[in-house]
Amino acid sequence: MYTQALNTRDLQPVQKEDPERLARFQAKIDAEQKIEPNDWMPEAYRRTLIRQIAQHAHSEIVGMLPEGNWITRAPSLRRKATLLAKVQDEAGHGLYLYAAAETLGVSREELVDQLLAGTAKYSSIFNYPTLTWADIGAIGWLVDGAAIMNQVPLQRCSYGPYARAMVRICKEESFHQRQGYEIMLTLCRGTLEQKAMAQDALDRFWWPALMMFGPSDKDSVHTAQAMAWKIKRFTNDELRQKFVDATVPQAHYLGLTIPDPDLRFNEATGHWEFGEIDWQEFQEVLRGNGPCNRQRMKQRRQAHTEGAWVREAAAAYAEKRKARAAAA
Ligand code: FAQ
Repeated sequence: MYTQALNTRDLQPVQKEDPERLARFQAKIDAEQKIEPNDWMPEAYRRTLIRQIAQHAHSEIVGMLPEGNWITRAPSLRRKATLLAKVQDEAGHGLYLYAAAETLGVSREELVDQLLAGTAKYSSIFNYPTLTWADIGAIGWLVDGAAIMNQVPLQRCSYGPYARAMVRICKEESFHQRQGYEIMLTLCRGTLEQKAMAQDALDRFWWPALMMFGPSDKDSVHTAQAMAWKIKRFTNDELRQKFVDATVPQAHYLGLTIPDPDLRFNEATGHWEFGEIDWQEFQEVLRGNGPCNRQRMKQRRQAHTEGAWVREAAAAYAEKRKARAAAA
């Protein structure tokens, strides 16, 4: 039904809404009341949410791949059990988010089809490889850390089902961040070689983690409207700055160096100033030309094909239960 809604370039023109209705809707948002699935909402609001929630859900699902890569090679049973649980949590997040998107009138199947067809976006960060065990630490620390920074405000999103899905997701992401940081701490307190691995992981993941927050405010097409609708509570640059301010001292505690020669603390503002992000690299990753885009999509498609029997079995079971209930 809303299959055209995921990419800005594909959006069909939205019909003009009744101004009075629109004003009542905005007043409700301004009064911090939640919008629920059965409430009236402008078509553009619905489409924006489907786009953002779907991209978010896809990110959680594709995000399982870089870490899943290390489950069989985790250095101990404890590390393996923790990583396995974390990757399963990400699958759960994807499912809550697809369910939240479904309340807006789009089916999970449609959204998954768009991901597999390559017409939907997912977070750029998951197109980078996990080359060493330290990358698992860096992902938990930096990627989950960035995700939390972005997602805590989403708990106050104006759309009820998305806001509520975020509550549990944020709790789990906080645990993920801690486990990642603890991996980094263990490596940094280990041998020189282990510390060098941790530094190398930070070197490779730092800039892509900053890109997770999206284009700079001057280039962000959706932020202004999303803020007015209280879907987003902070701009991309505001969240990126909060992340840098929180993370730099954590890196110092580990004894690691942030790979940015322009990084400096501004006493007057109380913020860490950082260098220019390579936006060309960001755009290339979005265009499908990151180091692992093709590999990620290939793996997702393969997993989907190989999982067909599970979906068929679940559907057959549901049919059988329905028939039994009807006969009773
Ligand atoms: N990667 O105008 P804006 C996680 C796109 S979850 C790819 O600024 P908006 C958990 C954007 O979609 C990580 N595309 O857009 C985990 C738009 O494209 P469109 C995901 C990006 O929506 C941890 C265009 O650029 N989190 O990590 C990216 O206002 C560890 C213009 O951008 C969420 O999705 C990017 N980095 O702001 C899992 C949180 N940035 O649709 C496993 C919810 C921007 O016009 C392991 N999402 N784009 O074709 C959001 O907060 C927002 O959607 C933003 C983008 C901030 C991502």
